[in-house]
Amino acid sequence: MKLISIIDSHTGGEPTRLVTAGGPDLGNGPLAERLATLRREHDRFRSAVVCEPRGSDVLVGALLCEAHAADCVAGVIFFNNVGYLGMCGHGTIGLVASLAYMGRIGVGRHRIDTPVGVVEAELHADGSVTVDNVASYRSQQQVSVNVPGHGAVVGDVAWGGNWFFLVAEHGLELRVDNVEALTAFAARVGAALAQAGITGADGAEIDHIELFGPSRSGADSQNFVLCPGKAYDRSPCGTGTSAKLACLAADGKLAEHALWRQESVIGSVFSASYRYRDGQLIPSIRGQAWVNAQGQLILDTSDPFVWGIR
Ligand code: PYC
Repeated sequence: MKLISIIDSHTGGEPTRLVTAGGPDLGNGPLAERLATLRREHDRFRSAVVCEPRGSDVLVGALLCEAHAADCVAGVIFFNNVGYLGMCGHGTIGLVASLAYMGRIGVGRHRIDTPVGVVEAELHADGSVTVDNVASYRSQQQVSVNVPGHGAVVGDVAWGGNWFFLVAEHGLELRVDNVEALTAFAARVGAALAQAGITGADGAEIDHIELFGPSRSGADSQNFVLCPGKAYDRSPCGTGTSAKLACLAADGKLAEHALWRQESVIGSVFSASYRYRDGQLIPSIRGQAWVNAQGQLILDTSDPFVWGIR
């Protein structure tokens, strides 16, 4: 019998399960090395924490680690129902809210170590959190891919801590009662990109598909983001909003420091802007998370689904 301590939160509706104790020993090297060890030697820990029957496809896991990079308050490795995430914006906001709930941090700026680099977050007095994400950029503009049953779909390829294909023209309504059609379409786009060999830098798989439409609530835009594992992001997606900022900046449609309000398909909103640092575009994403559960997972090895339904 093994116990894993967790704190659950949601950020704009998107859940994060933070593992605070009971995770595997990954050593104390750089976070990217520890992620490789987790993936190679302890992948069933990931599925035990986030997959059914304890979790669900929509749950994002976050393993709290000692930082390796200097001056960081914590390290974190994000994962989901099918694998691992380089960075996760909503998850970082959830992490900061959970660290505050644990009494480990207060209002102010904090550095957090991740497998794709150090990010900075500010916990504001009103409980909201701003994440200064990793440097983001557009790698390809207006790429056309043939989606069977639909025809040509045109989008940009951009990095915001994960790889995104951003599509403005798709003919679908971004409404929560339309998520089945949106999911099916986005999954077909993802498969078509893989089939056509369209990738991010260094052949990286584009594993997030982001569809845009007009906001009905006065935000600048509404999005629908399909994550790897086929769950859609209930939040406006921190890394997806970062990828969007990179495209807006590249198109000259959003000035440095100007505000961009990105609404999710369920109506939650992130406020975002960017600045240049050493010639690189650094997005800032502000949102709020609420801690909504604390407890322990029980791993009983007599349970045939102790490691989750994989
Ligand atoms: O907020 O960056 C994000 C994110 C990625 C996947 C789910 N949420």
